[in-house]
Amino acid sequence: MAKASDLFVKALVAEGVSCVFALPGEENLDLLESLRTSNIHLVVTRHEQAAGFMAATWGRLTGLPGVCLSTLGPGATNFVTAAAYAQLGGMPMLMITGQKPIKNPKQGHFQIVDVVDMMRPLTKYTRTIVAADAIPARVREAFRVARQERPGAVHLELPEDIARDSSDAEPIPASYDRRPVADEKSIARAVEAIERAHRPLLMVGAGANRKLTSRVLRAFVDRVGIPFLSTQMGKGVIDETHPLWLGTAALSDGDFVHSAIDACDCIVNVGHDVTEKPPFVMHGPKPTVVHLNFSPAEVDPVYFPQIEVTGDIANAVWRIAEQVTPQPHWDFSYFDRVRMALGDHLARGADDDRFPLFPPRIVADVRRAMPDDGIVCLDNGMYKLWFARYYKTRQPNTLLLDNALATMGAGLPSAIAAKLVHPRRKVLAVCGDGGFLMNSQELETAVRLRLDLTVLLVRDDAYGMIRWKQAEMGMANYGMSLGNPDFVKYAEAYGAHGHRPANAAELAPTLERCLGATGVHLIDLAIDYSDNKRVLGDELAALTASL
Ligand SMILES: Cc1ncc(C[n+]2csc(CCOP(=O)(O)OP(=O)(O)O)c2C)c(N)n1
Ligand SMILES: [Mg+2]
Repeated sequence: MAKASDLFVKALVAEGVSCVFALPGEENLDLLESLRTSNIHLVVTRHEQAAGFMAATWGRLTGLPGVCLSTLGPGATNFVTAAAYAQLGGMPMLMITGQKPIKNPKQGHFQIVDVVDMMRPLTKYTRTIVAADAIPARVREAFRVARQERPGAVHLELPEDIARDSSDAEPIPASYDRRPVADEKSIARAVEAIERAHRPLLMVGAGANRKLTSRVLRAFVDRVGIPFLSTQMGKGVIDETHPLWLGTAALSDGDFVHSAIDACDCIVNVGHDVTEKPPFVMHGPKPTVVHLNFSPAEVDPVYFPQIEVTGDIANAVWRIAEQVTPQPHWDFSYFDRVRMALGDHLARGADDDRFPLFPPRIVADVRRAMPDDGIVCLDNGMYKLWFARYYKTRQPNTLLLDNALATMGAGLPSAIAAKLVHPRRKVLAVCGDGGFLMNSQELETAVRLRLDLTVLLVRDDAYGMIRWKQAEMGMANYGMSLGNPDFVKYAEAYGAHGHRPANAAELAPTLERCLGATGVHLIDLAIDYSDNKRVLGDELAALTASL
C-alpha cells in the first residue's frame, strides 16, 4: 500500500510533470512531503495568482499542462484570475488545491469555500478527489482534458484526509492518441473558395502558435503566395520579416490590416477562436471566411464562418497547400500598396530620440537587443498595442502576450516561467508601472531561483491605456494618475539590479548589458504616450483612407 499523496505525485510524474508552482498551506503538507521526495522541481511563489500565471505559461510553451498548488479557501480564490487566463488563452494548466478533511470535518466552516463549484465556469474539469483509489483516474482525466484541443484549465481538490490515506492503485498510463484530421470534402471546399476568390488572405491566430504549425504555414505562404496577417496571439508563427506579411491586428480598427481585410473576399482563418479579441468583425456574406482549426467555430454575432475545416491545423494547411493552384485572376496589387504603406509607417519613430521615450523607439531598441529566439513577455497596458503592432516576431511563441483575458499582472510571472522552460534563451518582461506592481513581489522568486532575467518597466505614472481610451471618448483626464516607488531602489531591495536610462541613447546599451549579464535586472524607463492618439488614431486613419 502506498500513501495517497505519494500515489498522486507518482501520477503527476507519469504525466511528465517536472515542475510545480506552489504556495502551500497546511492542507497541502502531505502532498508537499511527497513532492519533496520526488524529482519534481518545486517553485515556491509569493502569490498564488503568480503561481497560476507561471503554470499556465509553462503549459503554453510546452504543451504539457503546467501545475500549480495552493491551499483551500484564500489560496484557491487567488487562483481564479490565473484559471481564467489559462482557460481563455487556451493554455493547459492543472490547479491542485487542498481542503479540510471531508470524512470527519472538525473546524466548522473555517476557510471553507466551495472551490470546485467556484472553478466550474473557469475550467474544463473540476473535481474533489473523494477516495485514494480514485487518484489515478482523476489525474489522468484532468491531464487528458487540459491538453485536448482547445486546451485550458482543470482543477483537482485533494482533501487532507484523502491525501493521508493509502491505496495500492497505480497511475493510468496515457493512451496513444492522435488528433483527428479534417475531412477531404471540407479541404476541397476551402481550396475551391481560395481559388475562386480574387483577393484571398491568410490570417494566423493563437491556435497556430500552440502546435508545430510554423513550418507548414510558412511553406503554404511560400508556395501559394497569399499574403498573411496575424492576430496578436498568432504573432511569430510565420516570420514577420517575410515579404508577404501584412501586419498584426493590434488595434480594433483603422489600421492597415483592416484595410486589407476590407478589401479581401476570402480569409483563411487559421487557429483563431472567439476568446481572442476579434481581428475583424463579420457583417454579412463578404468576405468568405474559412475557419481552419482543431475545433469548430463557436458562432458569435461577429464571427460566423461559412466554411469550416475542423481537424489538425498542420495537416489541413499542408493538404490545402498541395491542392491550391495559384490563380491568374488573383489580384494582390492593393495588398502590395498596403504592405508598402505599413512598412513606411512601422519604420517611423524607430530612431526618435525624445525623452521620455517614444514607444516605437522602445520597440525598435528591444527588437535589436533580442535574439530571434529571445522571448518577450508582455503584461497588459498601452505598450502592448505598440509591441503588437511594431515588434517583428520571428519565431513562434517569442512574443508572449495575453489578448484573451488581457489581465494585468502576468508579465513578470510569465517571464519567470519562460526562463524556467528555456533557461538558455534571453527573456525580457515588459510591464507598465500599473501591471508590474500587481505581481512585483515575484522579483523575490526570480532572485531566489537565480534566474537571468530582465524587466523593462515602462513608466508613465498612470494607467496609461485607460487614460488613452478616456481621451478617445472625449472625457476629461480623471482617476488615472499614479505615484510610484523609486523602482531602482525597489529592485535593489529584492537583491535585483536597478537601471534608469537618462536619455534615449542609453536604452540600447542598457538592454544589451542587462540581457548579457547574470541576475535579475529592472530597467525603469520613462515612456511618453502623448502621441498615442496622433499616431494610432488620426495619422493611421488618414493614411489608410488614402490607399
Ligand atoms: C487585472 C486588470 N485590471 C484592470 C485592467 C484594465 N486595464 C487595462 S490596461 C490598464 C492600465 C495599465 O496600466 P500600466 O500597467 O501602467 O500600463 P500603461 O497602459 O500605463 O502603459 C488597466 C487598468 C486589466 N486589464 N486587468
Ligand atoms: Mg502606466
